[in-house]
Amino acid sequence: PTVIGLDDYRPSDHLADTIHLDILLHPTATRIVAETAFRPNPAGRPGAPLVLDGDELRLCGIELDGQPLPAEAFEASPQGLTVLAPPQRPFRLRVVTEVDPTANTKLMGLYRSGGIYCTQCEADGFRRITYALDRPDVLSVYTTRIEADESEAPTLLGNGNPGEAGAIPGTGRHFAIWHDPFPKPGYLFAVVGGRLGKVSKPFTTMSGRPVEIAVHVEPGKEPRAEYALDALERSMRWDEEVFAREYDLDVFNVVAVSDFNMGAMENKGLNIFNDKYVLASPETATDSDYANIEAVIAHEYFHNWTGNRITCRDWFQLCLKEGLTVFRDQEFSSDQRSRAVHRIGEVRTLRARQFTEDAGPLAHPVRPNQFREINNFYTATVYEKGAEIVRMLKTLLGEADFAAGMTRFFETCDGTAATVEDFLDAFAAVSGRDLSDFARWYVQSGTPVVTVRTEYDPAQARYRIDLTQETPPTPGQAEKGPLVLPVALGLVSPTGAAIAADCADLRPDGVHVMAGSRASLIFENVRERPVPSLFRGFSAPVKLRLDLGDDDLLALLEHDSDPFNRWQAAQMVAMRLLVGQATSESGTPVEASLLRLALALGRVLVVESERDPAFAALLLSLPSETEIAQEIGSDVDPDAVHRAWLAARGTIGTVLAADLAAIRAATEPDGAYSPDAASAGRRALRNVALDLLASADPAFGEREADRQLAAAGNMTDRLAALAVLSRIPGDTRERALARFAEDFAGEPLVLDKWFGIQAAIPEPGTLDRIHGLTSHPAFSFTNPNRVRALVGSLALANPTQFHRADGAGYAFLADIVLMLNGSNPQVAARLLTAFSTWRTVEPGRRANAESQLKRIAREQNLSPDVSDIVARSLS
Ligand code: B3K
Ligand code: ZN
Repeated sequence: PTVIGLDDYRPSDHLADTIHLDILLHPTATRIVAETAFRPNPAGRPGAPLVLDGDELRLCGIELDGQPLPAEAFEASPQGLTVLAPPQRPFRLRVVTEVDPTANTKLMGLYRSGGIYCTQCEADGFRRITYALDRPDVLSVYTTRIEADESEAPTLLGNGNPGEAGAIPGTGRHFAIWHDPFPKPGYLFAVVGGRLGKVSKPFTTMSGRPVEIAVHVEPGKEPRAEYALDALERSMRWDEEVFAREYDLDVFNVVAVSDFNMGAMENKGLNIFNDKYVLASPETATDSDYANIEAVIAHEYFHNWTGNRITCRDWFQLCLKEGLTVFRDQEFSSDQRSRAVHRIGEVRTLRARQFTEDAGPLAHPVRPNQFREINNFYTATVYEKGAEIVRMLKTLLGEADFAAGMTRFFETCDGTAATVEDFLDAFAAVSGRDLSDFARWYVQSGTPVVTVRTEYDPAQARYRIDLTQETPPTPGQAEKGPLVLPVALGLVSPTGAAIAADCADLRPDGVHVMAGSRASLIFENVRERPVPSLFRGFSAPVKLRLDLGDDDLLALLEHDSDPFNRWQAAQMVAMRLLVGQATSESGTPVEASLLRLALALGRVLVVESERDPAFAALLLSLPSETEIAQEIGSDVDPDAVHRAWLAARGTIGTVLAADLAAIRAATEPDGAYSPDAASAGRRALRNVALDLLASADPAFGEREADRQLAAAGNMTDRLAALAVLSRIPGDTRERALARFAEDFAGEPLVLDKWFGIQAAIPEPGTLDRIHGLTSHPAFSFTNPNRVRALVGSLALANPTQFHRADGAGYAFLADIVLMLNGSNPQVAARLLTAFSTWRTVEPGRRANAESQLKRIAREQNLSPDVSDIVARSLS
């Protein structure tokens, strides 16, 4: 595949002002008549040919201004159409194409999912429907007529507002016309046709405009769409209250489909969702499913302004819509739930996914400067690190200037295809600040490491913190410069009291802005040796190297006023001893340290398990095996990491057994299930307690989990119990697994959880079990959710079995990647990224992983998606 560079950008030679589509739905031969009003772009090259994108298209007819276009006037292939000498004035081109939605296994363009016609056009799927200027900076007003058999597709949905609709007498067919007045790029185009049930309600916008909001699902599943509808209503209200953004059409439709490559898609007025992020009932969805639904519904809705009204000039600006929209959905969820708990969750995800990406061969800047396949750049770096940059901007500027900058961005860029520079310019303009140094966050890849040295001088009552930052080299970027880091900090007395921070370089809100490679902060009038609490609330996405001992960290756990750093302190103590244990260079007395940690957690739990159970649950969750491996960084032995992790959990469970039992007794479910954050927090704590108790005493854990499984009135408690049982080999486990499959035989989304739990069992028999499950009647390689549940869980949630010493885990994943390479390259490429840590494992495993990557690389007919990932992974 060819490399596309950010610097290669030039405006389109032509513009497309309006597009009229007539889509005649048919299972295997859908016809699309597209009539586009083109004109030369004043900013383009005069006299240039009209070059339209296509992908696997069949051209059936072409007319220019009502006249058939002679064969010598154009060139066409499935991959494109060029009008060689188009008129130097506005003209209309009518193109007829035919596609087969049933055969479309890539799930890009127009396809069928469970009998429902649907589309996915981002990043470049519109060209799989008709020939088009398929680039985000060509904005058109769309009118779409959809026609279908009324019996097959009673519901017909498009972008924008509904217009004329009705039956076509004597044909059994009907039609609906949709008009979207907002100019948009092709990637936001969508149609849906099918037999769907819906839930809906009226919504009145802040200026008093009535809107009908609706969620469409498989008939019969309507009750399971109520929570998504409620989340949508709350999202719409929140965006009015917090960002003064109002919805702009008469209807807003969400449609759930079961075959979808990612989470959801923000098509204008017609969001299409993976049903996993819509359908919920207490019996089938867990607390985290409910939270994810709320977040994804909000995310896609928020795109209506950040993404749709203001879109991206080119795909290099992807973070402009994605990072910003993730920031907005995180703020929304934090307002709906517990902010501190949500922040910890965000950081755990960032560390597990984005830090891993930054540390490996796929590292790239938040705004990449080149790509071969854009679909491989919908990454944790663009999304989650992109959101962190927006959050830092807010911290740097403060609430007021940040809000003013957002308003200015909305006002100046509305209706345009914008760039990261346009975004930063808005904030520079309202604050009068120069943000050019800050902009380095967008172009420099890698995770900065901040090293801290502290010194206390009791005689002078002076305390000093020295900070240095350094970013390790990443592919294609050997040299790194310093980043602007907002360091939110405070001083804490080891005995609990806060110490006033008397420091000239600290803003009144406790933030030091570090702009260079090093900084020294001097604090005066410090009467006792303090403990520093740094990067409060994770104020910058950095790795922190701190010269604090366990006692100081445990003092932070007990006394810091910042909840994030209380959690972080416990994680650091745990991480230190887990790494020590896993690399068995235990200069540190691991057992003693573990004991101190467990006792400190026990003390803190007394208050926290009452005050904020969700926070207490997080305190009890050790760093994951993935995080431990990342911290070790080289020559990792996943088995040793796993043993260390198991042992630490066992010890904590043993030391805290009485407290954990008390927690379980105090959090017995009472009454009906409610997905609210407080109730979910109690369940989370109760289930973490079960997990730790089972780690300490598997026989007890088996009995208790089995009891919980039998009594559970909701999926959260049921699944937590099943997960605990899944790690205790024996008949009880096998019976529980079999029973679960029977109970939920008709529930694909629940069976995904069942596939996932089994694929994550850290035992040598798991690979065989997974092989067996690939022939389970509920499993299918054509459904991305099924594949991710079974194969993705092995690759991402089962380090010991994916990284098996004999290489069988790697070989299995490589087989699947090669199998899906042709049918669904996006899913194949995404699975393949699991290899990205291959250089950090010990030499034997490393050699096995390399040989599988090379085997993939040797294959003929690799998709651009897979070929790009494998090439970068090996480079
Ligand atoms: N914008 C879509 C992602 C499209 C992915 C294309 N491969 C969902 C989202 O971020 O909201
Ligand atoms: Zn998004």
